[in-house]
Amino acid sequence: MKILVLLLAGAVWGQIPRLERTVTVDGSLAEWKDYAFSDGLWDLQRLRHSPWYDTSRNRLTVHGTETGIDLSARYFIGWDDKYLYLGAEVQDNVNDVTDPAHEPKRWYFKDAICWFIEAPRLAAGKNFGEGDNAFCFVIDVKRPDYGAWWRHGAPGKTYIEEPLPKDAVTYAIRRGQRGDFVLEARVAMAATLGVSTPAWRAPRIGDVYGMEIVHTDPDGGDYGGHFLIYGRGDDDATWGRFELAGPQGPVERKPK
Ligand SMILES: [Ca+2]
Ligand SMILES: [Ca+2]
Ligand SMILES: [Ca+2]
Repeated sequence: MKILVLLLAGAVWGQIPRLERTVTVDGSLAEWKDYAFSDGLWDLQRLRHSPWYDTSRNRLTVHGTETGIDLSARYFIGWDDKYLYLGAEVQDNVNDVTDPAHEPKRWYFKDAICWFIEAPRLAAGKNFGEGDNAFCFVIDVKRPDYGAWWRHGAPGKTYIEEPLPKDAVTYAIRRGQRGDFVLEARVAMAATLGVSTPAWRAPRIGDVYGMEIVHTDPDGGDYGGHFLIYGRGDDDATWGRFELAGPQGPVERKPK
């Protein structure tokens, strides 16, 4: 398994297109999702056949009689000179943002999506520290102070936990009838990635970032239900390598 992880660590998993469109952060991804990186629908069946699948980490909680899809999602990411654009379209059967032992940093005990980003991606792996960032969004339409969270490292520091600075983030959540929702977010890179490490520079085509997505779905249960995608946890050596690329157009549909 160690060799497999090392091999995976060397490969580029995807190319994140530069967005040349104006994004309005309003809870609809319509204006940019066709121009962003997305590799389709994720659910537990697909995760089960991914190289980073681990039954102790990737699992959902069973709550007796459930109807509907427990969790499936498409994730979208793009970039421009200043921002990372993060989006998700999600089917979830229960919206769950209450946590009996609430602390602001406990996004992982609520419905939340968290993009773990290492920028730049370094050859040497380490546990969560300098250059590592997690941008976490609790799926609470009230958008409390802890609703957009920033776990990050800094030179000589690990696991700094704080809200994303208000002037560095804009996000919107559009809830559906059940637990389903759309999340749309824009995060300023210099105020986040640039604080996490002096090795970060303004983004250019060809830069390589590490990325993992953690999507938590406790649905009223205890800590537990979640997807880990492109990585195996807090060790950034396991995160997928993504290259900042030039713009892409929508998938072409040819006339008959
Ligand atoms: Ca929008
Ligand atoms: Ca669910
Ligand atoms: Ca849920």
